[in-house]
Amino acid sequence: MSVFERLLSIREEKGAGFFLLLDPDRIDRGQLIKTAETAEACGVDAVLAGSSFITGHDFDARMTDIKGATDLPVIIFPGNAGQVSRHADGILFMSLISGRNPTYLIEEQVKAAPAVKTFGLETIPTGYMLIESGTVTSVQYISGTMPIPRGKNDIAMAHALAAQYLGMKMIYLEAGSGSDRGVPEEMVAAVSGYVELPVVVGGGIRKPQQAADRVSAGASFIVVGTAVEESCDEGFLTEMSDAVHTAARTTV
Ligand code: 1GP
Repeated sequence: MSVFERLLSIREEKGAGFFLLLDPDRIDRGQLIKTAETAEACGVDAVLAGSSFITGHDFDARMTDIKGATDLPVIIFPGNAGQVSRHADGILFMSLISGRNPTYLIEEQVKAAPAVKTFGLETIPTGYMLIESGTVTSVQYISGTMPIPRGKNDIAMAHALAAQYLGMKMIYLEAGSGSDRGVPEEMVAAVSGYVELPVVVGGGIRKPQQAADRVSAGASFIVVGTAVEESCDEGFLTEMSDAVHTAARTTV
């Protein structure tokens, strides 16, 4: 079964999935390994690894650490072409479609593609959309792109539909890591109801209820990174995954 098929089966079985984002640049190695080791028992469905801004030079070594610590699917969530590793199970092959910066629309992908092929990594083509969160986030600053305004559901819907017609397999609605506000539930509902693709939602989700609300709005997968890094608490990680799975069971 491919990684993408595993993700779809998680959605089919549980109604929605919970992804833990590990940023190898922001967590020390010991904590990274410990968090990855406990993730599955805490109800995490897959581990994403990467960042819009990485200053360390040991991405490959950290991917080896993560892969060695868990049997969950380990999927690269790359900020640029430097974040490709043979030690992952797959890679979100993303294009920042909400922006108009060719570097993140296609250039980094061109640079990364040969390595992805060499390593035999499964690609999951993903339309990545940055949504205004109220503050300038790292991804906004680094990508030099303007996010979609929070209240403009029609613009978000049109971008997501274009991604579907371009053959992408998932939509990622991103408020930005550590943002003060997550993607509005109204926008999650509007996009999820408009396209046939699974919708991933991340950025600024700090409380289980915030994750649950976005699942109830139609998200297929929830991503949390910062809040888990800050709490370093297995109980909190379990609460987050439970919130996602419970909301999925009770959403009709
Ligand atoms: C960031 O969507 C992810 O790209 C997760 O965001 O770190 O705010 O949880 P947080």
